[in-house]
Amino acid sequence: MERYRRATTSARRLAATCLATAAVAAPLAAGQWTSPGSGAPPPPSPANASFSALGAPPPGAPPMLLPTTVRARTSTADATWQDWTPASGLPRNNRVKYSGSLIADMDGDGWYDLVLNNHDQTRLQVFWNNRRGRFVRGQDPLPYRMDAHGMAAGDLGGAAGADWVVMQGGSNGATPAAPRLLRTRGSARRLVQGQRRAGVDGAASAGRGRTPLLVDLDGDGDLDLVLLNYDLAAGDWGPRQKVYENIGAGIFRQRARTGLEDLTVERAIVADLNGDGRLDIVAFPYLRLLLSTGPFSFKDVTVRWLRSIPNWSALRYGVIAVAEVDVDNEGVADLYLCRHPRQDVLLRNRGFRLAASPAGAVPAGTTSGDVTVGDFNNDGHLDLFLSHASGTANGRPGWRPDRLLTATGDGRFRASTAHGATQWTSAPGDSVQAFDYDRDGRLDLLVGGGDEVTAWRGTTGVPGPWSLFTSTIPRPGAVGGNHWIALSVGRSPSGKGAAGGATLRLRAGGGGPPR
Ligand SMILES: [Ca+2]
Ligand SMILES: [Ca+2]
Ligand SMILES: [Ca+2]
Ligand SMILES: [Ca+2]
Repeated sequence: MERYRRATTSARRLAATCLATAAVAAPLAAGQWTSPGSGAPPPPSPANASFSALGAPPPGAPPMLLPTTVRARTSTADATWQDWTPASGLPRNNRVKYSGSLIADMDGDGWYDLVLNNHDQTRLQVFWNNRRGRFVRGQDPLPYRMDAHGMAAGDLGGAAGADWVVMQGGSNGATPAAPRLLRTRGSARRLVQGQRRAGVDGAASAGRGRTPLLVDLDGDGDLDLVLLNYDLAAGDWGPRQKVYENIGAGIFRQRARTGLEDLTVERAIVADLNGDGRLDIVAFPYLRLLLSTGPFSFKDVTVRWLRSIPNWSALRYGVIAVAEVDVDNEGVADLYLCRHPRQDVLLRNRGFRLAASPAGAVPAGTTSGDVTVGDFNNDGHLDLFLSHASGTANGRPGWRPDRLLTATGDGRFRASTAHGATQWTSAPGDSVQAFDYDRDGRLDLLVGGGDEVTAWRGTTGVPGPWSLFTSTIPRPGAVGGNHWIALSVGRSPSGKGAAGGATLRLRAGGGGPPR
């Protein structure tokens, strides 16, 4: 068991679910490949994205931008959910948590599967999506309990589906542990350990593991690997953070002097901050902004990007979760910071610096432990769902006030707790993750409640449940129902590139400028 730290969830998550990020109505994120086409159609993709759309125009219709008549019909009502947990096949008992689950299509059938992480209380639990609204527990991928921390999924080639990495804690530094790499094998839902063959099983890869990132760091189309650790383990002379190049077929070779090695961070998300097409890194809990400047090369621009914000230095402390959200659909990554017990912050991206958002953009009193992003009401504006980081004061179960922030379209949000995605528990929230598990175009929520540990130095933690909340917003065609579109992002024509972080250009109306 690792030392108690109130964990942030999203770091792991964004990295953790590179296939899922496209599914949370990311701002038109998906397939831009740099490789020339081979002529072979890509395989069916596990990634699908949903966002508000207009439906097909009549044949031969001229190119057009969003017609105001259609916009006027778009419903802006807040999203609603209902508890689907009893029918979902997910376990009902209370456990501690760490960093949420892994959401990825591991068997490549186009439906999201789950790996539930109960920290060190159980083995990692794999649940396969049976495509009829239920999850079915599969064979445990690792036949032992371990100190499981952050997870990340990506396609390292081979069989269709997602491979994934899980970080292990290091028993408070006494026994630094290497990550486990699970690879998909065929369609038989078989996962095999691949860390040894991949070259990340040795002492040099071991640490007090926290967050893995699977991201292409040199633009050659394959996923490279970053392992973020909490402090150096005993006897470990570093580097604390470990960066690996994928030299082909998922074999990794460690790189040096990337600009990441000595960072005092343990969580991170990836996002293209300056719009140059290269993925940058936002790391925390002491906020650091790292721009990609080339293959395996990062530059710390934290001060330059923050210093025009009043009291910017204080913003850097105690960040426990971060999400990328394009508030005004400009195609750039604004950042939402959870800082429980302090007020959450939304930082607007000006392309070369971050700016504070107008007062009141985030409703007063919003202090969260985790955040997930999606267009939950399919109105074309990205919304936020926030995990309440405190349990009940009296220790008795109650409705935990996890909060929905619905975008109003002017850069602001309205808050609600009457959305139906609420756990009845005494436990604090740990994680919330948006994905469309039943592929109906309406974003659902997986919520994890519970502290990170049961007991640590006099602190008693409270275990909590997993909950699956299914979206109940009106379907297209029903009263108040908005349209949506689902996209499949396959491998690149070369078969090497992965879907995560891709950019999608859509043309509406049969032509016209990219939209
Ligand atoms: Ca699947
Ligand atoms: Ca690469
Ligand atoms: Ca919305
Ligand atoms: Ca759904």
